[in-house]
Amino acid sequence: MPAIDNKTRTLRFKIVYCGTPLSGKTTNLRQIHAKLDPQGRSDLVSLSTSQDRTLFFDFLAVDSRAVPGYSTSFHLYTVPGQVTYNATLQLVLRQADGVVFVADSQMDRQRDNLQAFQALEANLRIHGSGIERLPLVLQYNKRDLPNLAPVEYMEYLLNNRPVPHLSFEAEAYSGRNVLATLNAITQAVVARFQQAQEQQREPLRDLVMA
Ligand SMILES: Nc1nc2c(ncn2[C@@H]2O[C@H](COP(=O)(O)OP(=O)(O)O)[C@@H](O)[C@H]2O)c(=O)[nH]1
Ligand SMILES: [Mg+2]
Repeated sequence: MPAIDNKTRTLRFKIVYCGTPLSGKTTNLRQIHAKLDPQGRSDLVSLSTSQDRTLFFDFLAVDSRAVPGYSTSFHLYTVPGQVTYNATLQLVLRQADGVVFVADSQMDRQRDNLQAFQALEANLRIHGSGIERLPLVLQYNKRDLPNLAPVEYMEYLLNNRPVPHLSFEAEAYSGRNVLATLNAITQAVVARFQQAQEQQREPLRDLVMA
């Protein structure tokens, strides 16, 4: 559920970028931050732990018609990827409305991708929001490098399920498909919220009884 600010009539959705260390999460956020209109976004904030940083910022959606009467904003987070940092991961994942899993496409990083993905699944289970229910988009990053794992292999490794998640090949360093990934997750998150609203709407009761 997004945070709702009734004073400013704003819905704020939380999106977390996860993945193995050095897969390109921070690069995604920096690219997005640099591309957005400074008027609609906050500063990039960095919280340091002893070994890695949690980064976050939020921004107002360009198209604010997603939910009638409300403007929509998104809070983007990255997390440190180390398995030893599970406590931080859990904290950041709390009340996430959607997740982008950034995978490193280099062949020798596939085991790390899988480990990070399994850690994510385990953490989401703790939150009671199974990975099946939370909107999730996969990004196969660093496609510009040599020694790449084929996309089919990465799909098999990370996205082998009856209804696969959307996935994007990307080069976060140059910006390729960074905004496409972001658009996909923001759309999925808003669609999920709209669905939940529809389900909650009570059917009209008969007003007149014979
Ligand atoms: N060649 C290449 N390098 C990338 C790409 N994306 C990120 N990097 C580099 O990978 C390293 C780790 O990126 P970073 O965003 O800090 O990873 P994080 O640990 O997931 O936050 C940095 O040196 C980035 O410049 C990419 O698409 N291609
Ligand atoms: Mg980082």
